[in-house]
Amino acid sequence: MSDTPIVERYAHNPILTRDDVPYPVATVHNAGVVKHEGRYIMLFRSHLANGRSIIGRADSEDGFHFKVHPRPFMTPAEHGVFAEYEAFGVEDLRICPVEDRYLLCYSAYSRHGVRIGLAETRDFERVERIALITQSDMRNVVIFPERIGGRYVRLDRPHSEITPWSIWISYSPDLVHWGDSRRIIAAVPYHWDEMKIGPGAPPIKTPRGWLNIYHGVFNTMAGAVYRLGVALHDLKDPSRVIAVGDRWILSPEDPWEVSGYVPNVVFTCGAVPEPDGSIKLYWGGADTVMCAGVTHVDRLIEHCLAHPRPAL
Ligand code: M1P
Repeated sequence: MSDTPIVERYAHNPILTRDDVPYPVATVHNAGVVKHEGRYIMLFRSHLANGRSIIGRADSEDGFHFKVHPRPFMTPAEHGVFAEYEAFGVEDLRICPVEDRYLLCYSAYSRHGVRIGLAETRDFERVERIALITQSDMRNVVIFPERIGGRYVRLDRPHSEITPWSIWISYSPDLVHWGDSRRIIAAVPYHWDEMKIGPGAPPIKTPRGWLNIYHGVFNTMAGAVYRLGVALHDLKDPSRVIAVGDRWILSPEDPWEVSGYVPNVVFTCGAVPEPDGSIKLYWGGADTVMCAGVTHVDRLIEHCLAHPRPAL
């Protein structure tokens, strides 16, 4: 392996912990991040002391120093169908910039299982819930930033012991009704991601294809290890996987990734592509704190192409 890491960790990780939050929370992790009007906006998950989760907001000028807003950004809905399906908490929100607004995809937990809620915002002040866009059990939905072939496109991951834990693709004419679903990337036996995989950050457009930074899980005698990997999808037909990098790009190493609420976890819900081709990558460490690092579009593409493995 080369000496240069694929992802260079920020020197002052973790960038956000529960001590930075002005209301009582047990954790700060698995945040969606986007650059909006020159500022970085982070929507992070926090466990409350009852074990259920809410979403907070933090803002930053440079993508590394974040200040948390005084009140949570999203808590379980109190009325209507969303209340029924969010009663156990809202988790792992992805911010997907799609055309002229931001689509927020989050896991909605209830006694009925886990579904994906879709909300939208243009300014991160007003948020409107649109629909529950999956039945149970589904997690880890990310929506591509533009319509492809006239339809919205998403990646997701069924969350069931019956289905192999794979990455699927689905299409929609209106963001509410989804179909034409296909399994496109599978976990590979005796690999770092052999137990399950799931979409992480919303896809990043590059001239060579869409970059899909995902998480993969390996089960050990000491429990599961969550790492990050990357795949490259065809620009015009993202169901066609050009290459899946055979090696992980990030593995738990720092003390706050190895030990915490859930040990040995790096889990991403957000990455911000910059104009110079660099990418700020954000991940939850051990389901407890938020961390950041920097990688580059070219480095990720090279990683996929240099040592690919079969997608299925
Ligand atoms: O504890 C590690 C992760 O476990 C789940 O991830 P997945 O959906 O891939 O199984 C989620 O609970 C996630 O939030 C958590 O970080």
